[in-house]
Amino acid sequence: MRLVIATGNAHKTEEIRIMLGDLIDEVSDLRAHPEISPPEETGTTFEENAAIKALEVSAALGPESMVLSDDSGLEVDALHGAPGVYSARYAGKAATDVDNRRKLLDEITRAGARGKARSARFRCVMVLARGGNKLGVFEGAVEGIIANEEKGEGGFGYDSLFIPENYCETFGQLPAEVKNSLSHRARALEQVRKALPGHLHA
Ligand code: ITT
Repeated sequence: MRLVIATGNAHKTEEIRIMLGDLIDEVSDLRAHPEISPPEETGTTFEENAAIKALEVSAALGPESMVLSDDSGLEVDALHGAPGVYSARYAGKAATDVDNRRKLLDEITRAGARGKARSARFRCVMVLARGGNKLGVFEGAVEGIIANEEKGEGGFGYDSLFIPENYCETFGQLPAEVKNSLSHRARALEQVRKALPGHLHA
């Protein structure tokens, strides 16, 4: 079974490949399909953007390909849910992960949030599609708090700032196996795993 992830983010693809490896023979993404231009994320919710990505890419690839999208981000309570769906472009359209993390720490400091007031969660919405048709929507979230400073080199995006509930270290410090056992993406993928076999044999 082959699955195309409707993403240009290699970190997402790698995590999904590891977590679905036993079920799927081949996981690729838009880097293998340069003929498909990255969908414009015009939605205002994770679900809208996940649907845009899955439907556009699966329509372009045709009915032979099973497609999964991932729209995800970080919601910080002291910032009223920001950066949310704008997580990838928080510090601007061409922002790097470093720029985004710096802006996040600046904004939290400005908001005066300390200790438990730094509560946050990662959210992930995935849409499974084939031939431009939506087959399912799957969600996952993980609660945590924002660290006072960056810690750890692992992962990507905001990982070095996010301490998951019941842990003392950030996703950037924890082994990848720990992140992949409890992350927002892992929890959405648990649902995908349950749904996939039915669609494969449909
Ligand atoms: P695609 O749209 O091509 O999939 P993207 O990186 O632009 O790639 P999103 O629009 O879903 O994806 O934005 C997700 C952003 O949220 C991502 O760039 C990170 O900044 C953050 N994010 C999502 N999941 C994360 C994770 O597991 N660890 C750290 N940061 C994460």
